[in-house]
Amino acid sequence: FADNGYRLWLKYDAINQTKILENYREEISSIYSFKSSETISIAINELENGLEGLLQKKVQSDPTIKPGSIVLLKEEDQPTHKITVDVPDHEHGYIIKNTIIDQKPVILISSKSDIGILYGVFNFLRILQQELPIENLSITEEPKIENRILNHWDNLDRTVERGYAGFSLWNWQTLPGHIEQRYIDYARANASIGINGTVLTNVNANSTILTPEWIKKVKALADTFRPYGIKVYLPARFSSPIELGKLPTADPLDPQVIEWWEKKVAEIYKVIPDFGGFIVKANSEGQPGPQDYGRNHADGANMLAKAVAPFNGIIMWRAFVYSNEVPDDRAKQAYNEFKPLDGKFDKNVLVQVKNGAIDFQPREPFHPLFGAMPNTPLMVELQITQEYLGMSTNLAYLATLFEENLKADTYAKGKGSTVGKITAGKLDNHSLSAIAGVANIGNDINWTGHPFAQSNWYAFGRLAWDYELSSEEIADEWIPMTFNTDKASEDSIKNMMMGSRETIVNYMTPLGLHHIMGWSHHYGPGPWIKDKPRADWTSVYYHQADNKGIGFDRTATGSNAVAQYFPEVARQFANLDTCPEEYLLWFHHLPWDYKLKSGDILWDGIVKHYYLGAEQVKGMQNTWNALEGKVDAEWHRSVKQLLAIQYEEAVWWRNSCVLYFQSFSNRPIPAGLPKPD
Ligand code: GCW
Repeated sequence: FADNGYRLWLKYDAINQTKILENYREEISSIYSFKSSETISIAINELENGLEGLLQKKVQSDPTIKPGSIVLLKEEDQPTHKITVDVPDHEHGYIIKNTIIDQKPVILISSKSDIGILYGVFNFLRILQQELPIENLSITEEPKIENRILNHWDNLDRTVERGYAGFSLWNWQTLPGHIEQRYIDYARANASIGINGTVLTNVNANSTILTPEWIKKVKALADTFRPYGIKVYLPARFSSPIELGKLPTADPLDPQVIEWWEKKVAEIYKVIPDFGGFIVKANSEGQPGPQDYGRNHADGANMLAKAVAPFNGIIMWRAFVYSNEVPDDRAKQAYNEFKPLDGKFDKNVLVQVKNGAIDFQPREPFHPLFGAMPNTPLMVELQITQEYLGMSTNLAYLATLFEENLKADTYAKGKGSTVGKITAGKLDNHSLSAIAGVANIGNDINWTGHPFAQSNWYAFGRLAWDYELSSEEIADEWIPMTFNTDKASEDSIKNMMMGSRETIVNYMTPLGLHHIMGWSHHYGPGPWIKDKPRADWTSVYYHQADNKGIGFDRTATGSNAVAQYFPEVARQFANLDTCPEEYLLWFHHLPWDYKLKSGDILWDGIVKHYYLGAEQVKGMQNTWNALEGKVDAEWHRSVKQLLAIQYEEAVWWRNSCVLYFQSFSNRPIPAGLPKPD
């Protein structure tokens, strides 16, 4: 039946390879668990539902172990059953293994914790969904990053900042009394990919969320998510002591302010004992912050950190700061403000840094703060919602973008000092680690607007669990979980996904161009944007096109932002021979006739990228058309329509940018390409 995408990657449609189906039916007989708890019941339920769908037979809980039982075993119960297996030290790690218990061959899922077992169950079901063999399972898994957190930019009126999938899931009006099934399904989907935290509301915060009435609503959600291993976090609006506490100041060093926060925090923990902590956007884009009182980010963060520390809470202090009053290149500002504070933050503070120094562009070099603050746990913030990548009409598989960032090498401690490793705390030995993804979830039936955007929620979770996974491996999981189809069709879906982000780069911002989207909403092209309240809210600031050339000079002859990177990287980006062409105009202002590696002059190269991007969308349309009848009809219809819109948008981007930049380059469209109209 058409579920319109509601079931996400947890569809559990029948296994379609007969041999494999028969084999699974033979190998799997029942479910056995030693102990019960709310989380274990959820795990059993998931297995029962999943297996019924996949195997088309009922596989139920059984009070005895049988050949073919799936055995859920907490490590502490192993001795009772004279069985010893090595489970990972990590509380939420698990193993999945074929073994013998009471002379019976079983599939064992074991962990130190109930949540670990739940994660193991989801992994096991994932194996079946991929139709992989289950005779020689020997899986050991543990998360590489401790706190794997979705950031919802959901407002209290249910609008979602940069959300393109309907309104917020949180129905504040009916909370706390009414728990929508959707909250449970949300928790379940997150648990299936190991997400263990959620910031419920927008970082552009409204302090109302911290009032007693609203804390009750938050508690209801926290109680719902808890058995799925998900903690709730909230944004803290820095000026809350003024707005809610009626204090004259929010100065973080003021004793009354300190006391106000301590009381507020105690009030929250009283009702939500495992509350995760706060995220703070301070002194950025007009938000209040410690600098309003002549204090710095560390003063602000530490004041809150001290309030939550007795309850094991954490503070995620965002480094997304920039100001028009600072006449310097916006790309440099976060580094300049934060690097000097390295070592000044309390132990339970993380600095949350966007993947790049500007703002979630289709492509950006990694943020120079990574590696630059070894004494502070840094966490990367990725954007799952497609603010700058075509919102919900463009098909963009973002795992390739996330992978590019997590694998980017900062050279902070020599080769291999990747952003992923820094985020995991493994480069500088921080036990506190976290990663954030700005959610793309709303109350659309299919959760994410564009059906393919589900893959980005999935990919974020998987990479948060294991930042070393490749985008291709993740596609190999997600596709068979989502589509019930044959191998050849899976391959063409994969091809389409793997190239999709580069396609968008080609028709939006090729060769290192950036932030030339429509003003404020960021939808569609707007390279001509100028005369706005802030220079860094215009596009001309970023592309710097004139009659001679184009690009932002961030080398020593320009803003010298490149010097914020470690020398190996700085040299690579600064030198035209070694700067990857993807970042060319990010770091260099070059003449229109500059020679690219292809032999083309820069102008021709830019134009060809724009044309290529639009052609590639056509290619995606062809691939998708050929899949008719091979994938769910409703998905097919919907994606087909969206691809048609995407093609129009790609042409819109291409024509607008080519014609606009041509007014500077004064050069013809390269031979062989049609004229933009
Ligand atoms: O990218 C910008 C967005 C804002 C957002 C801000 C931020 C939540 O356009 O909508 O505000 O970043 O990350 O704080």
